Amino acid sequence: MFDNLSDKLQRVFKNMRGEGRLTAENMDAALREVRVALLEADVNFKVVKQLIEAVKTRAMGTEVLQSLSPYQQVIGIINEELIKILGSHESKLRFANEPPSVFLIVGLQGSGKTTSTGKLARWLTKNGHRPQLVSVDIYRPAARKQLAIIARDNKLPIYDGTPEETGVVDLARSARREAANNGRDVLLVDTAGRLHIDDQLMDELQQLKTLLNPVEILFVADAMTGQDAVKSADEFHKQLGITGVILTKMDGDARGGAALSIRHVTGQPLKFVGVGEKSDAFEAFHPDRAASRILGMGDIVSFVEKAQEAFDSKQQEEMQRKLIDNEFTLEDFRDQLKSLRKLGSLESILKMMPKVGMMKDLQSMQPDEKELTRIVAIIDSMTPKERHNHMIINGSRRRRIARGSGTSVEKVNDLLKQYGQARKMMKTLSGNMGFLGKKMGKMGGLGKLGLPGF
Ligand SMILES: Nc1nc2c(ncn2[C@@H]2O[C@H](COP(=O)(O)OP(=O)(O)OP(=O)(O)O)[C@@H](O)[C@H]2O)c(=O)[nH]1
Ligand SMILES: [Mg+2]
Repeated sequence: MFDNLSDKLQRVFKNMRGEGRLTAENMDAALREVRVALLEADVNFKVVKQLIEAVKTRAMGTEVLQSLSPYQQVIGIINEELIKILGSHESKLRFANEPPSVFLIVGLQGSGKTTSTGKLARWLTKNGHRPQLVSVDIYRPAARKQLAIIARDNKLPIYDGTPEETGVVDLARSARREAANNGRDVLLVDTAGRLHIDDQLMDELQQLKTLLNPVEILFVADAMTGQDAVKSADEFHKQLGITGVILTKMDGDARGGAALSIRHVTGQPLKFVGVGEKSDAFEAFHPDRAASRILGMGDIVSFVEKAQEAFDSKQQEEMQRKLIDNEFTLEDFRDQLKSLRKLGSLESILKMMPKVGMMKDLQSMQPDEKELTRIVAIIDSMTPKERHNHMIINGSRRRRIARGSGTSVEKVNDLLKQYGQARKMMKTLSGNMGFLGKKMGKMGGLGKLGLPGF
C-alpha cells in the first residue's frame, strides 16, 4: 500500500536533508517534487493543489525556516495536512438503535463486493458482533453461491432463500426477518454489480434502501482503477447517498491515489481497505496511520496490534526465558515461525516498518514464503526427540528428515544453520517486541507518538 508514493517522498525528503539550511527557494523546489510525486500516484489534482497550498502556507512561515530541524517540521506539516485530506479521524461504522443494523454493499462489477462482504462479516465477528449474510445478486447464478462458500469457510450464517424467493426485495425482506429471529445484530447485503452505473441498478438499490433503511451504504471501489474508482464513488453518492467506501486491491500495484482522493471528492470517508484475496486481508482505515505509511514512517500501531493478536504475551515471556536459558528448541522455532505467519505475509509485515533507522536493514531482507513452508515441513518430519535436541541429528537422521519432508539433506543442513542464527535473532526480536508493547501502553496509543526523529 502506498509503496511507490512513499518511496518517492522519501527521496524528496532525503534531498531536503542534504540541503543544510532550508530556504524559501529550496523548500519551493521540494514541494514541487512532492506535488509531482502525488500526481504520479494518481491523486486527484484538486486534492494535490489543496494539500500543497496548505503545506506551503504553513511551511514558509519564519518559524519553520528558522527552526533547528526544518525538515522534520515540514514533514510534520505534510503529515498533518495528509491526515486532514484523508479524514481527520477514523470513521467508525454506524449501528442502528434497533438491531439488525443493515449494511448495503454496493459497487461496480468485479470491484470486490462479495469478497469484502465476507471480510467485513469476519471483521465484525472479531469485534464482538453477530453478523448475518445475504446475497441479493440474482442475476448471476454463481454469485450467491460464491457468498455461500465464503460464509461456509468462515463459519458465518447466511440466508439462502427459498425456491419461491426469486426477487431481490423478497430475499432481502426474509433475510432481515431471519437475522432478527436469530438475534443477529448486523445484516450484510451483498448486491449485484454492473459494468457501468445504469438506471436499472440504481432503481434496484433505491428499492433496497427504501425497504431496509440501511445505516451503512458502503461503496466498494477497486483501487486499481484509480481515479475512475473515485468518480464512480462520487456518482453513487449523488444518486444513492453512500456512507463510506471500502477500497479493495490495495495490495496490488495500485498507486494509492484513490485512497487520498475519496474523502475530498465525495465527502464520504474511506472506512476499510482490502489488501489481498484472503478473508483476513482487510483493515479498518486509519487516516493517521495511512499518512505515516505514505511518509515512510511505517505503521507501527498496526504492527503492534497485529503482533499482540498473534503472540500471546505469556507465550512470549516463556519464549524469552527459554532463549535466555538456552532452551529454545526446534519445536519452539517452528511455533515462532507459525506465529509470525499469523501476522500476515512477511512482505506485509515489512511494509509496516518505518523505512528509517534500524528497520532499514530488515526492509532489504527478501522474504520468501515458500522457504517458511519448507522449514515448517522439515521440522514436522523430525521426531520429538530430535526437535528437543538438535545435536543428535546426525547424517542418517538428516537423510531421513529430508526424505520425510520431500526436501534434500542440503535443505535440512541449511535449516539447522538458520535455527542457530534464529536463536540469536529471536532474542533480539522478542526483546524489541516487549519494548514496543511497553512503550505503547505508556503512551496510550501511538497516535500520540508523533514523528519519530530522523
Ligand atoms: N488482490 C486482491 N484481490 C481482491 C481484493 N478484493 C477482491 N479481490 C478479488 O477481486 C475479484 C472480484 O471480487 P468479487 O468479490 O467477486 O467482486 P464483486 O464486486 O462481488 O463482483 P460481481 O459480483 O461480479 O460484481 C476476485 O477475484 C477477488 O478475489 C483485494 O483486496 N485484493
Ligand atoms: Mg459479487
